[in-house]
Amino acid sequence: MKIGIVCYPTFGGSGVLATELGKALAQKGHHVHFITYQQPVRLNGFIPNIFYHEVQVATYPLFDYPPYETALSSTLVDVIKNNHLQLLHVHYAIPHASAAYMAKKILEQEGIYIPVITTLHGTDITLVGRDKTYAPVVAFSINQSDAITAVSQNLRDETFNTFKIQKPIEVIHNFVDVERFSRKPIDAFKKLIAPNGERVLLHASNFRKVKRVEDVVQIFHEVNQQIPSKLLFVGDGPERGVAEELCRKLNTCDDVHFVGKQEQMEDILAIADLFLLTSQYESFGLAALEAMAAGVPVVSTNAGGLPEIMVQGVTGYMGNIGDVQTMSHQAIDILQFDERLNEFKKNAAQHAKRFDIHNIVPLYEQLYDEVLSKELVH
Ligand code: GMT
Repeated sequence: MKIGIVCYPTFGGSGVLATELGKALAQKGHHVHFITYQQPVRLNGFIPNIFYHEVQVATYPLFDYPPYETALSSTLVDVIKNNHLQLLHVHYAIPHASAAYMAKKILEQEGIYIPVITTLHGTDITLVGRDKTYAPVVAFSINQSDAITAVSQNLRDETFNTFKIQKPIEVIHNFVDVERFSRKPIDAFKKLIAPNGERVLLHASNFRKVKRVEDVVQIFHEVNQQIPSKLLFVGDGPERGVAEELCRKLNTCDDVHFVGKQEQMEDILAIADLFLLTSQYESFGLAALEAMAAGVPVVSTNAGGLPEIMVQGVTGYMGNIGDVQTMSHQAIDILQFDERLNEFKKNAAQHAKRFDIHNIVPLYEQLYDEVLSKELVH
């Protein structure tokens, strides 16, 4: 199959998921064309069957806001036509679903049919998508898609509650390559972070408000008072300053490392004992799943789709949003004794297998086949 994938090329979960999907499809022999404004971060090295097309956004003195969506639609028309793509899979509704719709309509006039699949990832529905500056276009373009998927049951329900959607939404959960994340810790790295055998806690995100990173610092502070620990913050974003400020206030800076955006999550997760995810909302929580695949238990909130991947008291624990006391006790419970920690680690790794790449990617292929066979009927 010749498939076009549109996504955000950054470290965000939707771009990571889309890139991993494209790589997995290419490995299975499909030709995958990524169309985006920058090389996706997880698309490193030469990979057979993968093609990358950069969207060039021409600037002009008149443009205070260069029209990326128009440039994307035009690039899509060009790439679909010249590479004979059979379907387009767009990740994150804004502005990808509406750009895809525009390209589809342009090509229709030339007698070319290109079905569009839209995968909803979270904030495109629950946060920015419902803002009235975007909502009508988001709802319209989702409804115009030939198939719609959501990354969790919770996001599917949120979408139906938020917009008038007239089509079915199929739930296809996020996935992880369990084998890739099953790494042995690099001893020298572990020693560098935790020289005296401290427990290593980890948080990775884009540091947006929705992640409540100050709760991560609070929980770490509570844990560190009882169990000698270190905290690694991976990623960067607008709330990083808030987290740093709180570390200073709590006098815990020496035990907290902000390591910035990192590509080798497998190696970092391999030295971690606990992953913290304190979000106000997570449609799924891919970062938590990657942690579990690496054998790292998770303490998270019970927001959004997190209860769909976590098993309370088995893979970790969930607490209510903002309840740092409960989540601190949960973290201490996991970390206190080696034997208990190892049990949680084993359970997390075991449970992540349900979401293994080999179980989930065929669901997308099946959907592609269904969409293409509908085209033949018409
Ligand atoms: O919130 C992020 O980390 C980024 C965001 C994105 O759109 O790139 O992630 C969303 O999509 C991921 C992949 O489907 C989900 O696993 C995340 O839970 C979701 N984030 C939110 O819903 C806040």
